[in-house]
Amino acid sequence: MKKLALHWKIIIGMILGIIFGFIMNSVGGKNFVSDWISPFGTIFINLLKLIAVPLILASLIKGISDLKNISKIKAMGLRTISIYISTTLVAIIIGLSIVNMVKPGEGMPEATIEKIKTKYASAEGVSDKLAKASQHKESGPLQPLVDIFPSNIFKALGEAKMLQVIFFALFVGICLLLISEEKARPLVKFFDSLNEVVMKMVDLIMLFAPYAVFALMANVIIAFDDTEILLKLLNYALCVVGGLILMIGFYLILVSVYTKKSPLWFLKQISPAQLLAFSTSSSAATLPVTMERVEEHLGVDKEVSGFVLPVGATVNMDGTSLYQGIAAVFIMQVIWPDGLTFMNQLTIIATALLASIGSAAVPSAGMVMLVIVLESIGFPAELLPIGLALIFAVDRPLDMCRTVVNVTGDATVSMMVAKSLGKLHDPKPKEWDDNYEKV
Ligand code: DAS
Repeated sequence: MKKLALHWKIIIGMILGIIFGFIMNSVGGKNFVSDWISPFGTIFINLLKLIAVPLILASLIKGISDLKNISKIKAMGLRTISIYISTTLVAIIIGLSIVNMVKPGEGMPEATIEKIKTKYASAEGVSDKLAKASQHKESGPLQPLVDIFPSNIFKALGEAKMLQVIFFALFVGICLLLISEEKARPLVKFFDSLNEVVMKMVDLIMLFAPYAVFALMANVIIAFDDTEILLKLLNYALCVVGGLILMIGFYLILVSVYTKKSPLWFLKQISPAQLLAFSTSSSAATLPVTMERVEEHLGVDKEVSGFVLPVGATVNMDGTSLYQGIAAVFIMQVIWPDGLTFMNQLTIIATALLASIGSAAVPSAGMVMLVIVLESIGFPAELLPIGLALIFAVDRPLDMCRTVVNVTGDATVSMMVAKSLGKLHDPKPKEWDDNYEKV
């Protein structure tokens, strides 16, 4: 019997996890899920995070040394950053257009606002996001630039500081090009085999994915405890999801027009990474799988994917910036209509772009940076807890959706950059045989 493709196994795990979560909710089994099921999802995410940093280091150093000349690195960097900024601006404009047309925040009953405020304004999930946002605010305007340069590479590796690891890998890769080939060869070979080993680890970890996704989805479902408020926020949630779907459509147009590849073929190849992004709500945790899919199934050369994807996972979050545009205007529509000026919406475009660059690729990071966006337009500080409370109940499912868009955007840009550099080839994906050998 033909073996089931990986993405179907993951989808089945996802559906069974959702059903199991609702059953456990109805029979009072929340604690059973959190004590005996959720840990398997945590183990899976830990394993993915474990290999993300060595994978970035190995693939980037190997990739840069394969580029053979410095000018190609400059070309790749400029194209990557310019396309990333362009797609993020498109995302924010899509988000603002939808929320201003639909106006999901207008006419929300006072009783609903009061109920949400009472339940979530002082919730831990809101206060810790405000606390994290204030840490960001205290740092100077150039702190994000300073944070790229590590003072201790072992600390950067240990704390998985993506941009610092990327900087270090670029530095080593460029210096490998500047020394004699004979001297560079041992180190290049080392990172080449390290890259092979880590990609094999991705394959083995992915064998566990369907079961892990079952645990992750069951854990998400048991967290839902207020369907009444969820329904009151349905218009807002549908605006975000609608915008994210339009953004996926925009990517498919880019793939079709720029790389001449079939959009459906693209979606099929990238779907395991999208499903994991949905289940984990973390671009960083999904990165190893995104890299494996982009290299082995989309045909992007390692020297491009090794740079574009780690940078993208960290600074290119189109789904997040689209969400921030919608969330900021929605909150103003509900509790600060005086703030709905054209200038403020222009400011939102700029700050949502910067905020998505500054957002970490971890669950709910977008909500933390939303505070920065709101403060940039003079949103009253005393209303911030209520503003975050308004969107808190639906933030997790929306985070899952926007993380899918973040990952899809990174994969799209990596194909475009590879195509522009002549580094996009026909993939020869290998599938597992029964001896766990890729053939
Ligand atoms: N969960 C974030 C990510 O990993 C996105 C977000 O929080 O908006 O991409």
